Amino acid sequence: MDIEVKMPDIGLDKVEVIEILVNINEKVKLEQGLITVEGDKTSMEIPSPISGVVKNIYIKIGEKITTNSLIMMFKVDRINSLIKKKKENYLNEDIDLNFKKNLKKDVLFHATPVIRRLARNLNINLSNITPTGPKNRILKEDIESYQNHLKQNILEEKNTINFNDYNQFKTEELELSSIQKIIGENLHRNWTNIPHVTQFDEVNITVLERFRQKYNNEKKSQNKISNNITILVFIIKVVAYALEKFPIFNSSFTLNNKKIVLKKYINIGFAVDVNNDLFVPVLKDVNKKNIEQLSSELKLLSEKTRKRKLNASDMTEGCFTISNLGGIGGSWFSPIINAPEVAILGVSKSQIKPLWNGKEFIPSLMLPLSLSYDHRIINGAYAARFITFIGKLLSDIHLLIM
Ligand code: CAO
Repeated sequence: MDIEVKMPDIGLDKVEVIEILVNINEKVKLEQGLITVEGDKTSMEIPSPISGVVKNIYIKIGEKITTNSLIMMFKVDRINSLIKKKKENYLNEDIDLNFKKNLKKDVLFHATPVIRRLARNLNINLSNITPTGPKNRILKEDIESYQNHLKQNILEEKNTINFNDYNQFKTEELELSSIQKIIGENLHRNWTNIPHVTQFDEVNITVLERFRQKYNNEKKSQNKISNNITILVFIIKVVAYALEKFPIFNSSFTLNNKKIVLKKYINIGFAVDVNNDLFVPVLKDVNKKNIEQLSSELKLLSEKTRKRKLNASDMTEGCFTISNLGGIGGSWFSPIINAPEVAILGVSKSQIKPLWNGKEFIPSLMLPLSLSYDHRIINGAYAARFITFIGKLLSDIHLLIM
């Protein structure tokens, strides 16, 4: 049967046809755009009140039309639900389709042809978009924010699905230990409150290592020591010396952060990992002790730590911390300052590397150092001098006695 499609009442006297969106013989779905009309500084897409095939088009682009102007003739096989009710009231086949009564209000949108074309290209239904333009006009930004909203929904959906999958099959929840919780809070506070800078350096410890090996071997052969003196002990001793020469590194902020306190003692903490719990026992008065004393104290404190037998005094009054991961492996890392201290030295595993002496490459044992410091108190040049000084002493340990 043939059905006439007329211009609905859209509340404007006269509008101009600026776009015809369908062709003769085209199959058109219910509410698919038929034409775009413009009037009163806005344009609207006129949707089809019925599904069927376009048999004839009676209007042209540029033509002015009014309510009830005949737009098109449709050929329909069966009356679809939207007009079924209406058909019952009309016995003739020339059905006057007054869209405004039949269509949902939001099918008529205010949007320029450019916006309509954009929406069509993106396969976006304008009825889903909230207009923010003047006179409820849909703007390009509205389409963009709708697209972002869609993307966000898709992402959230994906995350939820993945998380549930993993949760069910691939993960298990573990309680943090009370130490982990405390350490975690401290690390977070220090990381967020202190402006960290990390200075890296690589130090030639070939001579020191030769001396250390020789010393350990001799002592062992005389049965004088049961444990090696490790490279860490030398580093601790050297750092204590450097703290005396660079006193700002041995300071803390006052509580109101307006002054700094220079400490007249040198206590050095060293990080120890015990089954994922991190402890920092403190060696006291390092500058007043020799390498052997420091070595045995370090062993005692390490043992105490591993047995979780440290008391509060073993872990307080530190001035500076050393975190040595070299016994484990890995290369560079950036340590987090242990407030109220103002710096920390990270030590990584030493490695043999070729070092150019001006004539040839010499195999040299290089120790990676990472010095993180509080940039509010320590400037870069001072820090570079500090780490260079440490490097010099570790390269030539004789300087310690000068
Ligand atoms: N490069 C190369 N070798 C290193 C090294 C380095 N940076 N540091 C240590 N070594 C060597 C030692 O000299 C020793 O060699 P010898 O057997 O020839 O003497 C060997 O590695 C084992 O040393 P060690 O680790 O047993 O002893 P240490 O004095 O170096 O360290 C302690 C003691 C308690 C700090 C250490 O055992 C430890 O727990 N390290 C972990 C530190 C840590 O967890 N840090 C975490 C920081 S933040 O999460």
